[in-house]
Amino acid sequence: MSKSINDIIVEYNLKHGIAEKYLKIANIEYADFDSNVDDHIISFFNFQFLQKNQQLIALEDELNISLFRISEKDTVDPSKLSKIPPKNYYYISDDKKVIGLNLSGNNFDSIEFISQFKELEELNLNDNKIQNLSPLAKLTRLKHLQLDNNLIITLEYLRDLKALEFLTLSNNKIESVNWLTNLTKLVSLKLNGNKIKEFKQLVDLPKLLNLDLSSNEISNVSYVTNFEEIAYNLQDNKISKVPDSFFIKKTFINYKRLRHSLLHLLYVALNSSKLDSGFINNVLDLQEKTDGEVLKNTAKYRHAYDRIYNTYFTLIFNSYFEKNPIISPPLEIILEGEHSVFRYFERRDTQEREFIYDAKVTIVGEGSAGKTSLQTRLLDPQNALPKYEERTRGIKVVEYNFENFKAHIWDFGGQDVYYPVHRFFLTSDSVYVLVAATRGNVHNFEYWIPTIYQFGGNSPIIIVQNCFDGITANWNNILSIFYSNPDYNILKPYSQINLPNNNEGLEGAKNIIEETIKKLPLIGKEVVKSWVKVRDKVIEISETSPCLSFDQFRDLCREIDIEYDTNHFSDIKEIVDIGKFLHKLGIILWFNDTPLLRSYIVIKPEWLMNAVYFILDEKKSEKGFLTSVEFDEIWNDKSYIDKRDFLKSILEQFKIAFPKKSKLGEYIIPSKLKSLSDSDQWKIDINNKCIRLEYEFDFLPYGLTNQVSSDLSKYITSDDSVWFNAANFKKNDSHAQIEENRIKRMLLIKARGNDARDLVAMIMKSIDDVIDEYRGVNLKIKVLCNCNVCIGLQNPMEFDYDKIKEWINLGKDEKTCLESDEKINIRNLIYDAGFDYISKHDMLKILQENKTMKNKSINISPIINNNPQFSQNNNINIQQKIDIQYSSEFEIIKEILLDLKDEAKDNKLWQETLIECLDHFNRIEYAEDKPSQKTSLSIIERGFKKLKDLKDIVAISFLSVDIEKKFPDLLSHWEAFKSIF
Ligand SMILES: Nc1nc2c(ncn2[C@@H]2O[C@H](COP(=O)(O)OP(=O)(O)OP(=O)(O)O)[C@@H](O)[C@H]2O)c(=O)[nH]1
Ligand SMILES: [Mg+2]
Repeated sequence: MSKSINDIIVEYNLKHGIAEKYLKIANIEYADFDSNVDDHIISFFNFQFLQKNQQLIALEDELNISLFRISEKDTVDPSKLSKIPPKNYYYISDDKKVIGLNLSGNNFDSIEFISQFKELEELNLNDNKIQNLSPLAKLTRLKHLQLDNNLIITLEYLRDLKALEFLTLSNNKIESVNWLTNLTKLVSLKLNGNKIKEFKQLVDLPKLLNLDLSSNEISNVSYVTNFEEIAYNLQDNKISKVPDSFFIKKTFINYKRLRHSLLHLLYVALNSSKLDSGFINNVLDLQEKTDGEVLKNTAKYRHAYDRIYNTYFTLIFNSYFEKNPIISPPLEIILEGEHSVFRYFERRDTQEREFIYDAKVTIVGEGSAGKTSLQTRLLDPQNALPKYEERTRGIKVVEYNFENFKAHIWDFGGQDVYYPVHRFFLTSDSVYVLVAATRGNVHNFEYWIPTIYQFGGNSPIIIVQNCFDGITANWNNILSIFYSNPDYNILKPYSQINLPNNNEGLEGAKNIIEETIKKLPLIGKEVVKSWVKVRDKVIEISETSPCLSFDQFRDLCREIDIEYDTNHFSDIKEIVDIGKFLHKLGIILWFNDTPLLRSYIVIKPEWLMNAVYFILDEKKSEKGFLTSVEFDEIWNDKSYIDKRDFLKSILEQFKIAFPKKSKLGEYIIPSKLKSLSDSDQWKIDINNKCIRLEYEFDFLPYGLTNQVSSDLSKYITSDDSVWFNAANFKKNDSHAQIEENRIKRMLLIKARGNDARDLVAMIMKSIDDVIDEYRGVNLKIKVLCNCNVCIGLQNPMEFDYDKIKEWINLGKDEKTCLESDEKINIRNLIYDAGFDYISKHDMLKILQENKTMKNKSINISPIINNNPQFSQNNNINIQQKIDIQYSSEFEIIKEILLDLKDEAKDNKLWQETLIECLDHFNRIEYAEDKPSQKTSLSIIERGFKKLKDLKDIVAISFLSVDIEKKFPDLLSHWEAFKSIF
């Protein structure tokens, strides 16, 4: 079936950005746009009906290209839709002059031909190989000029193009912007991806609204004072100091205006059930006119408003400065929000400052690799090496001073019983020293390097080969696969040491470690003096009181005020600020985000780590559980006595242990249990049909099953149905077994019973939650066939879950099982296995059912962001700045849902639905770094499905969400979303 051109235009608009009038065509009633219009669309609209003139035909011949033309009566085959926008096209004025040309993507290196088109107002030469711009020098009518992705070095020939309003020069080789100073009509200028160091000359361009300088070599921006007038994009440069002028309110108010729609939505959502639509509209109007004041001044929503505003604050900060080595104000402080920054200014302006030269060095590696030997000789080359029996228990932290730096060396015990806790104590912003011995060649790089990356992020890794008894080994081959992975920040080459042989290699290793410390981002951070005093005090008393209650910590800060006759810590927020800061520096541990743990501050981190370690390497734990008396025996140091409950909460929170069902006060430690025995393993039984799912990992997080067992401990069938690598769960009369296979990096889920599906869904969610804490885990899910033949097979037909989704979207319902030749209903197969996948057809149905529901709309508008955004009437929006991560939008939706939940106190069912809905949205956030993760789309779908039950939600907006990039699949649902309007 052919679509009319109008349909296609509408569709295209919906797909690629929205302009109000186009939406009107589609009869869309509710739309909200700080519009974001693809320039191709505009061109397409203006010029689609025109005929080519001679000059253009000649140009086509000369360049061997074809220019786009379409007439009003044309119908277009939908399958050709992807060809829109056309590659090359033109515009002609009423008097038949060529005023617009798009010649992008032709690999032109010379553009001599262009000088004949003197009337040109718009020209797109993106994606060519142009270096010489001299043919443009006389095209003084040009208003729009695009030259992205070429080889331009100098802008000299643009200097007289004074009519230019929109100029894009992304990804060239430009170093100087001097030539642009005369272009006083410029409204939007893109210079990202060049080699610019300075742009003083541009800040005073009188009409400029958008200036994109991301990915250049800018380090100083102190001369910029008009952040509120121009939407700068300075991401990915070398800026270390954000000028104070950035933080003035006005900068953020612009943003607020743009975001008013979300505030509207919040307001509307909260009031929808009680107010009539006329009233809502009035409120919205008012809201807009007063910059959000209405909402802000409604006491009830004040808190939500503040939270949203703070979210915006960090978002807009990121939209200007993300990916810069910011140290002033400290990034930690900026990300806490506006008030935190102002408190910082206050402190900075009234107090003396000092620099912090604290660094963290983490030594890791297998047991007996020589970690402690290296540590001790770093401190003093004359120190004796540890005796063989002196294995490090838990962790030892020593201070290592050189020049004016103070490094805290964390020497970890390497035995594998300690693996489960690495995820809590390996942190980012540390130097990692990975020691591996040649003896026995037990380096276990496959574990250590990805693990360091997962928790230490981009922290540098120094590999030290301990040449036991002088034996050296060539590890270049083994390491090459890690070297070539850009995620891993491994310094090359690895060092070699042979300490018993006159400290051979020690000096070299020491140098590398010191040089790396000096380059750590936290080094040299400026803080106020009172904070340094708190740090010193904390270190001083940490030996005697390693763990303080929050109140004690507060008193400690206030004592400093008294001692120096100052008043820095009277506000509790100041104390929270410094608590968070010291935690980030690794000087204290404060789990401020977890309500159960918040009331204690551990000022000596190894105190807590050792408490946890002692549990893991204690003989008594080997039976897999500990009694309350045993806990007391292990934690018998006087510093532990009154903190045992807190420590047990930590064990639970960290998913290391969980309380027994049968005995009060006893805890199971799944990582210490035996492996699943053959007799306890569920057998495949043809008479006892079960759901089977298989997770396949590229990297299996250590102790995944143990963590899932702890997480779902209340569903564990009985205290003896949990093992080191497996667990049995029960819900009502349904049962499930999970079993992990380390060697094959797999996890198998089996379930049977009426609620089997729910049970599996719960397990999958828990797995997702655990994995979310690790960086970059890729997995595949296989759904095992449940046909009459396969249910009896150990190795049945396997269906890839992602593939099934693809098939369903193509409208297929069935696939043939290769074992039985039976037709399998793939929808039922995955539904039974606990998935909630909704195909686009189903989605359409759901949404259509809701179409009649009053006041309800879902509006998703993906943005294509590579083009300058100018709309038909040439109003530039600062919208360009808002390449917001969708999580922030969800954050706001969550606010709405949370609020609704509170209001729904009396209606249990509704409240439960809301909680579930919230949960779906909660999980979307985590998927952010992992677009490949299978969950994102299906979670969104589940979220929507739930939303449909919530009659009081009237509008959910994903405006500004770069959905297309984040969720490529979502567009396949476009029809469905569109139809709701
Ligand atoms: N023969 C020989 N022994 C060494 C060498 N380097 C270290 N050792 C000894 O090997 C043993 C283990 O070294 P450690 O430094 O304690 O190892 P570790 O990595 O700290 O071990 P854990 O604390 O158990 O994780 C100690 O007895 C060291 O004295 C070496 O080059 N040759
Ligand atoms: Mg050691």
